[in-house]
Amino acid sequence: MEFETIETKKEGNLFWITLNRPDKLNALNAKLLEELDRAVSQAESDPEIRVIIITGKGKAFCAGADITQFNQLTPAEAWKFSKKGREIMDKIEALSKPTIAMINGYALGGGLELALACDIRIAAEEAQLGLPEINLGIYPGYGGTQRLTRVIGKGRALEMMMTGDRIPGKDAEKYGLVNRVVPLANLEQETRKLAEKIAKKSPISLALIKEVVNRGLDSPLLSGLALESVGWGVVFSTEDKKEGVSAFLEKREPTFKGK
Ligand code: CO8
Repeated sequence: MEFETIETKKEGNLFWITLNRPDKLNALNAKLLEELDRAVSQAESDPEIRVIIITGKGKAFCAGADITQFNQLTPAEAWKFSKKGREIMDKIEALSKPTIAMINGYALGGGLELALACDIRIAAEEAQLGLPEINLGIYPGYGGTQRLTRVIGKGRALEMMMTGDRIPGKDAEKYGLVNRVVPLANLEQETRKLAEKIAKKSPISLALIKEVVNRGLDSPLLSGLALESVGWGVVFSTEDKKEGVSAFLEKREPTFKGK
């Protein structure tokens, strides 16, 4: 078996990664992080894959880092584990392909941080989201202090981090933490519909949108705008641009090839 703690499935242009430690609510241990790292590299390098979806098996998306190992870790090991996890979240955010977190249940601590590293989050109404690290006498270590704050703003992010409270899917939608919530029964169908829609777009445009938005958020406005212009020069020279414009003029659907 290629993976033990995750499952992967290629479905047309979509790549599904399912965290697969349901009896431990898909808690992130070193093995799972290593396998997740390998799976996203595989998806990134496969030209047929256009969209990556990450979800969890059972009643959780992911309940965070595996707490059972915390008291055994030496400070050096803890640093390494934290660094490894953070690097994987950074890698997921930096993928050239769009990523969707399909939040089927608990998304807590490192689990919410994983969802925050994805481009789009769709959650089940029944899901519960939170950063409960404060209750363990620690604080978020896989990017949550930065990414949650950027997504929902400082006040709400600080409240979530300081109380450790879990919020239901509906509130997460209200906060803008997830793009939308749907009943659990419709979650997979809605996610697939969105993923298939995005998968039909030009992969070059999608990659540039990600790059410009992500880099732009870290830059002063004028630098972000300059980056947009530079990327626009690139996108304007692609075959996909010719195809998109021709399809419009010829009143047909475009077929984008990523060239
Ligand atoms: N780690 C390890 N095991 C877990 C975790 C976890 N994060 N969460 C749940 N489990 C296990 C439980 O121990 C239990 O195992 P067992 O059956 O062997 O006792 C099994 O999963 C089922 O869990 P529960 O029985 O607790 O299920 P409930 O439905 O009663 O409760 C909750 C669900 C509310 C989600 C509860 O399990 C819970 O509070 N879990 C912990 C959530 C949490 O605190 N997450 C944050 C972890 S810290 C973190 O993510 C930091 C990221 C940065 C790390 C840096 C590393 C150095």
